[in-house]
Amino acid sequence: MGYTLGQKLIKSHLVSGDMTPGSEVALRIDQTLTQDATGTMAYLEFEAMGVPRVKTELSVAYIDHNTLQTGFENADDHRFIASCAKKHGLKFSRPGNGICHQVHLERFGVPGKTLIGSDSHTPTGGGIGMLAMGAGGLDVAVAMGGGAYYITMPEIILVRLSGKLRPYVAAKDIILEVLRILSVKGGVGKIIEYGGDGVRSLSVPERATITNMGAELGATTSIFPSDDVTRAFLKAQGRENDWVELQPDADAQYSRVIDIDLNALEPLAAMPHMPDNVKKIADIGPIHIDQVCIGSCTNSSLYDMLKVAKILRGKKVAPNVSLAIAPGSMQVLNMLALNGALSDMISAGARILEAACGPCIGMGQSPNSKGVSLRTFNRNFEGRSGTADAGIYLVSPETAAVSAIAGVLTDPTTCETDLTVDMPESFLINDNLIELPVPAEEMDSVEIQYGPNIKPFPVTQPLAASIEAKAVLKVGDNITTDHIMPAGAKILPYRSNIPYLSQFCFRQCDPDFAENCKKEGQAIVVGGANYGQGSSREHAALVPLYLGVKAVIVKSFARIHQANLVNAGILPITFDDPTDYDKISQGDMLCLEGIREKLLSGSAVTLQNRTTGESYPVTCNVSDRQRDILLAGGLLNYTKENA
Ligand code: MIC
Ligand code: SF4
Repeated sequence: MGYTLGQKLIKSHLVSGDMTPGSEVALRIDQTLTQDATGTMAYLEFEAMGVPRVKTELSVAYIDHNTLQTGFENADDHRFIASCAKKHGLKFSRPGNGICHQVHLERFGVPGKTLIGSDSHTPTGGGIGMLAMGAGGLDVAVAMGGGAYYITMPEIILVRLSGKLRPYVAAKDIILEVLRILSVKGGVGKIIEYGGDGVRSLSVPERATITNMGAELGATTSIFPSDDVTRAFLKAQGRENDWVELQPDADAQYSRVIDIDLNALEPLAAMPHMPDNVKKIADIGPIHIDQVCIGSCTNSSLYDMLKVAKILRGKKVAPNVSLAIAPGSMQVLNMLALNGALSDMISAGARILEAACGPCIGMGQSPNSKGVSLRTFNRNFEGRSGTADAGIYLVSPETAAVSAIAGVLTDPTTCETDLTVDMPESFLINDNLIELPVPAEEMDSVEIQYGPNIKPFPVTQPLAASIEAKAVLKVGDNITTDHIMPAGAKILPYRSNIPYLSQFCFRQCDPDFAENCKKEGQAIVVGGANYGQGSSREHAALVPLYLGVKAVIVKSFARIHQANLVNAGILPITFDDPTDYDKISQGDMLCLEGIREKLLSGSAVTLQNRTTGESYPVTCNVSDRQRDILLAGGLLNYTKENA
């Protein structure tokens, strides 16, 4: 039997394990990336591991999230990361150079290589045939130190594309259609591969939009083949030598095939407050809008921006709309400036932002209260924009630009402007903002520069014999890491200060959560299905760890968050019978009697409810390696013990 693309890349990087879906495999990692909001923690962890130099083929540290610099904290973090990069042999992408995923695709990604990044949208690299995955900072630190990255061997779903998109229907509409079909939990434990004759008609930026937003399916990653289109893109980036062809075997087997006819696709939007709440724009109708934001790692390529500029040329943004545009990289912004497209945007009334994540992570541009904002981003979770009662709709750049002029949500296929955009034969290459590590002989003398806001990693302890604690919080399905550990301009500057961050933990669900945890000393959190979906931020595990959370008991977990809990030494536990969830109330006293011994011996685990007298069968569904990490009290302890 032949292999799919994902299986080929896993096989060529397999360190150990068996490639049967559901078993744990260890992968050799060729490249890593970090961004600043997760990077400070990752480098503190790397420092704690005591490895002098990164051992990957390439590791890049990007600054793209925390660029507002409303106080000294962000700038101190940038300086800290820059010094770590110099000392440990990484490339450093300075603020202003762009969003990590966009820049990595342009300058560093290589088909056929593995990449892990401390950001959930790292699968953007799948657009050029990389096996690219999001991971917690500690997993990235381990990979930088030459360690393997562990995943559960995924099943493979094929999305077979046929035909060609009609004008004004976009790659964003393809991934929104996949989200409509599969939902935000439909990709958990799966790799989504794209194939069929429709692939040929999609440019690299369009493919990258699709693989980027595969994160919203909960997928391990998404991959496109590497073909002539990929080659032309790399050639235009001056990197043709990095190209290799990658195709699945003709007799590859998939666990499911989803067919999408591109000709029949219509413009779509994900309505508030979930990326899978997808409807046709024509069915939603011309709702009033207050804001339009174009950019983010999903839709900030030159290709997207040139289309937007064509739509805006000679027009004016509607009086009721604030239009913000953040190009994805210095390369994109520079090329827009050189060819006049930037001028078309400015003349139409767009507010041009720096090449960074910006409004996508609530760093500015929060909508007005009860505002409706159309965004080309990937997440519309409640409150993520910084305005608790705003309604965010995720749309394509075409829909965003056409609607910004109309002042209401508008189906862009009604537009007549010719939107043909050709990919340039050569991109403007200027790596001025990428700092190289210092020469090897100078590395040891580089001093790491800490600022006063950079606090140490929280202390973890080996797993106790038994756990008895209150269900301090009970939450429902699809809880995101934005619920657990919110981001945004007011909180993000404290990503390297876990004690300070802790007061914001779960604030949206229960403003007293942190206080209650402190009162109790230790705590258990109870949740529904797909708990911890969304970002890769390990802060959603480190902060609960700091607050004394010992176990999280839910119907099911999102992949990266489950791994982050294990790495922090918090027990991830699932109900054997999901209806037992209904029998627990917030405030019940729960007990995992003899849990250490049971994990060691592999015997069945029971959760006792001391308040009601009931007990429920539960499972700590972890690999043997993860069990040992939990026993040791987290991955740092485990790594030190096994060094
Ligand atoms: C996000 O889009 O939620 C983020 C901010 O990029 C996160 C990383 C973080 O929280 O720093 C992600 O997607 O992993
Ligand atoms: Fe940045 Fe938004 Fe992309 Fe996260 S999703 S990396 S915040 S642009």
